[in-house]
Amino acid sequence: MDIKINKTDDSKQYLEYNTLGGVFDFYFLAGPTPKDVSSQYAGVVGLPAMQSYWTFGFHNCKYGYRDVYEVAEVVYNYSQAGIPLETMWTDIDYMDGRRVFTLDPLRFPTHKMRELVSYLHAHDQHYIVMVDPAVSVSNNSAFQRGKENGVFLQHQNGSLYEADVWPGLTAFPDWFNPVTAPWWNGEFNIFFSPESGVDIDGLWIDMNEASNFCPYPCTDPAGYAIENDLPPSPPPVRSNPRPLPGFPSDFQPSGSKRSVKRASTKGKKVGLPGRDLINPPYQIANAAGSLSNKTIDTDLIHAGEGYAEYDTHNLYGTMMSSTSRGAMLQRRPKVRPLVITRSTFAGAGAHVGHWLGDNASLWEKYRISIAQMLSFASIFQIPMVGSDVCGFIGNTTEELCARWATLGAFYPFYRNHNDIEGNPQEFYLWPSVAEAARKAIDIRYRLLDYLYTSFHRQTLTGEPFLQPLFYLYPEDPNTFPIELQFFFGDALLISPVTDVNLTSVEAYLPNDLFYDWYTGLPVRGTGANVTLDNIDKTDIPIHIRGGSIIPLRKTSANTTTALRQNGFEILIAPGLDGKASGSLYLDDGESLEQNSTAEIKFEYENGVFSLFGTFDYLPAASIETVTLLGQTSQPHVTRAVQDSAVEGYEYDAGRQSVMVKTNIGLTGPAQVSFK
Ligand code: MIG
Repeated sequence: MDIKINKTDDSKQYLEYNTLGGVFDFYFLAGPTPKDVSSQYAGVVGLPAMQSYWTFGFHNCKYGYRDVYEVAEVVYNYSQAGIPLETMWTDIDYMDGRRVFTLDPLRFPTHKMRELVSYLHAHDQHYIVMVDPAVSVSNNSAFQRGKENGVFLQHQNGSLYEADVWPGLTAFPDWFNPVTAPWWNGEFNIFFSPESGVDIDGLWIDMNEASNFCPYPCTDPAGYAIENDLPPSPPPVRSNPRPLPGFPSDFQPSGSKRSVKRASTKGKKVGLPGRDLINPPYQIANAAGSLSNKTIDTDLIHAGEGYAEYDTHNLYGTMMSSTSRGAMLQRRPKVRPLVITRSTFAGAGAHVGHWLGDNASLWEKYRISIAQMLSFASIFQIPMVGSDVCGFIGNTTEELCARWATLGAFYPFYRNHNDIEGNPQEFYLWPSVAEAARKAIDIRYRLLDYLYTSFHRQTLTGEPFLQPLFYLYPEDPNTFPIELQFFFGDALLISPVTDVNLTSVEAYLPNDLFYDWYTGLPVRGTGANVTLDNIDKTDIPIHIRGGSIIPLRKTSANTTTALRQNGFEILIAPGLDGKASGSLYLDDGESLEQNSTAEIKFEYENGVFSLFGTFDYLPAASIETVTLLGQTSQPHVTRAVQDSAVEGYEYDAGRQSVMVKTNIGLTGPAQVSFK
């Protein structure tokens, strides 16, 4: 489909759809506000899936880790650098000849992979690997079982459809076929078995557009694999080059010894007769060239109802994602599965999250990541989203990576990922990047319950928690074109430095009251740009919107598990009317069905802070401080309605704030009075 937005010669705006097939359903979303349109869209495509608390921790990945030792070493290095690493990832490198559902026996042997995962789990860390849809046809039991079950796409003459992806000659599961999901589940149960396989905590899906390296018509896919060195040869085998204190002996240098059956009948939903499913008369502006180039052939007919790939191409990736969510769920039926996919379709957010694919390590891509993230999170209802932090293709720079470490801390999905060709870019590799990451993760983790609460709200109502400025200030036309600043939740305005060699940013502040995150001091926005300067490359400007109450953890932690034990600080930022409000959602952090939750509302009005709501989930922590911003003089009296919960207070003239020390258990309503 080509969508054209343009003006006629007499300047009339039009929107034109040029499509090769299919039937349109048009929905008109009446708003009236932009935020309403987002929620209404969720009403059409489905509300996004809630994610587990740990998934909002920091993730590290790279394409090209040569063996399990290198993966372990990265985990170790993060810990030595004091940078919290919540989840380690491994790309296709772990596979034997890049075949899904296999482990390279020399570089990523099963018992060492199991030791690595046990090590991570024992340290409250997590592990994720990649799975691609295409299955190697050679020497692969997953393929044999799939073939016996008839799960793969076939040509119209009934022969197996073969093409080339990483392992060379591959077949492609047909997600329309009802036998495919049970087979896929079975492969997950074997390969990702907690008892004998790689016990992953989340899943990464790639190449599911579906990608195919062999150009159409790909008449000799076996020859193509040979000519193009698929699979590429792996790096030389080595024993662990260095000791990794705390890791099992296996990770220490001295310990290093050791005719296709079709299972479902085909329907006949092939569309109008006589269509050319390969070269239709209208050619869309397809970057890959002809319709079937670099993907699976569009004249393949799917099992089940018998739809043509021509009509369902855009569903391949999203069907793989949903099927994979199902596979993750049947392994661990009680917890929310994290699935991060490259290909998506409308409604994918109800099942999975998304990373924004292969960006480059360029400032331009750092900047555009904001608009891309907002599209997915605020409009498409796929809020678990982020770009490859520090950039994927090419070599990043220290300055770009430092800035990106701070910007990525405000992506819902926060992952450093890098191409096999690129110089390594783990955060600990440069002092300034390490420093930026430590500071940014500290802020992100202190805000993690605020993020979790806001994200949870979107899963219930579709109200986007990440927002362009015009979502919160729709009456202010100056906000319409702004794409380098955004709101993280309703309360925090993020204004990153946007280019090389800069230590300042022109940030738009709407006509409203804000507070500087770092100094606590009020900043009166006037609907104009202000210059924020002296922004060190390890910092990112943050403003609190007046009228907000933010639940924070008093201190950050090395893992999200430890973070959940830390006490809360409630930060009150009164608005122009002197009032403020906020909320806190608490649950066990991972169960699909929650036995008990807490939905707590915060209000500040007439000098009194109150909290009320439902308190069925009891967190490990209590409210240790309540801080009120914007106080030019010490409040006359500070006392609690529940006196026992207040242990004193301090006025800070420099920050114009008063901090009340409290011991408010989150077990029921409470109040603190500031007058
Ligand atoms: O042909 O798995 O977007 O994140 O590192 C490239 C290797 C295949 C593309 C993904 C990228 C991943 C890479 N993959």
